[in-house]
Amino acid sequence: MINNCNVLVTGGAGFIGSTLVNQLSATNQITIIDDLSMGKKENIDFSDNTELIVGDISKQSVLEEVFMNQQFDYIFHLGAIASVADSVKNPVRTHEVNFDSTFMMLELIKKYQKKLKRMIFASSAAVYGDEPTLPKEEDTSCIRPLTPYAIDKFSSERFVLDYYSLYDVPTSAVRFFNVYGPNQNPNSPYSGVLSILLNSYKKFSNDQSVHFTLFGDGSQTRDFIYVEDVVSALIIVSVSEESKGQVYNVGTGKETSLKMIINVLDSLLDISLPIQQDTVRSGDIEKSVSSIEKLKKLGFFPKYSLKDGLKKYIEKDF
Ligand code: UD2
Repeated sequence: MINNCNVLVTGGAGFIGSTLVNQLSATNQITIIDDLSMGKKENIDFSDNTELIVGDISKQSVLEEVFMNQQFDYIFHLGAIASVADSVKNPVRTHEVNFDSTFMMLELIKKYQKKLKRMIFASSAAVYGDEPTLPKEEDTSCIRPLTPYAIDKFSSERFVLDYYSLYDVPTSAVRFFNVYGPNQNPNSPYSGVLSILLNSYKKFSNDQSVHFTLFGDGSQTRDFIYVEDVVSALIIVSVSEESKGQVYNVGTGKETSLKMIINVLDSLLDISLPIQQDTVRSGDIEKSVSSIEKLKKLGFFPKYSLKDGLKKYIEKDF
């Protein structure tokens, strides 16, 4: 649905960004800005129409040079410090990367990008915090950001949407729930739980001694969405007219417990993964699930059930 366009993807070497880039690069000109602090060049299927600028999005000079020299049709701003734990350790640096870059970008768009069709900002379900009412709805649920990461995501979101109402800059924001799939880095204890789990299964099947640490009893639930569905949602939001100035949950609307995921993976891989139970991780929320009614009105339906998504993940990454 996006063809023959000039597209900028910040964080385009990361997990979600590279999946988006690799889908769009077949029929579009893509510029990626990524400092490769978390993303990897190997995630990108390079071709003649894909350019990687290795740079820090929190530096005005880096953004300004790109914005002065090119006119974009679409901008996907996915670059961020993605770890909540890192944001708690380094709130000032997180604010530079996760908030200042967004604010600066909006000003640069206002100044230079007169032909822009849409800027999409990647926010997070973290903005809802620990208020227990479910499912989370974009415009009516309580917003309770509890960490520097969540506060920066929410304040960036507000600026992004206000630039549409105040200055007519075409923007939308999306709140990702728990995204999983190939190229998600499993190496931090705070990496997405599915990447850690799959890595444990891999090691176990290679006869390495391994156990998976389950924080709590596995009854905690999340709304797990396969990365290809996330890319579809990003594209649907970016080309819709009614999504201007709006924020959308990006999830499946289905709640799954960790216990259930482990059962499904055990049976798909025919492995009984050794589990070591630990106490509930501090700051963990018990349950999470999105309402995707708003996104469905734009024509989005998740293509992958959890089982299908896990199967595809295993096919590609096991
Ligand atoms: C997600 C986001 C986080 C923030 C938060 C807001 C990811 C990777 N993290 O955290 O950035 O937006 O939502 O609510 O998308 N677990 C284990 N063992 C492990 C790792 C995790 O049992 O080795 C548990 C963990 O305690 C939690 C669940 O798995 O109960 C999911 O953990 P997660 O870090 O993948 O995602 P979440 O929802 O806590």
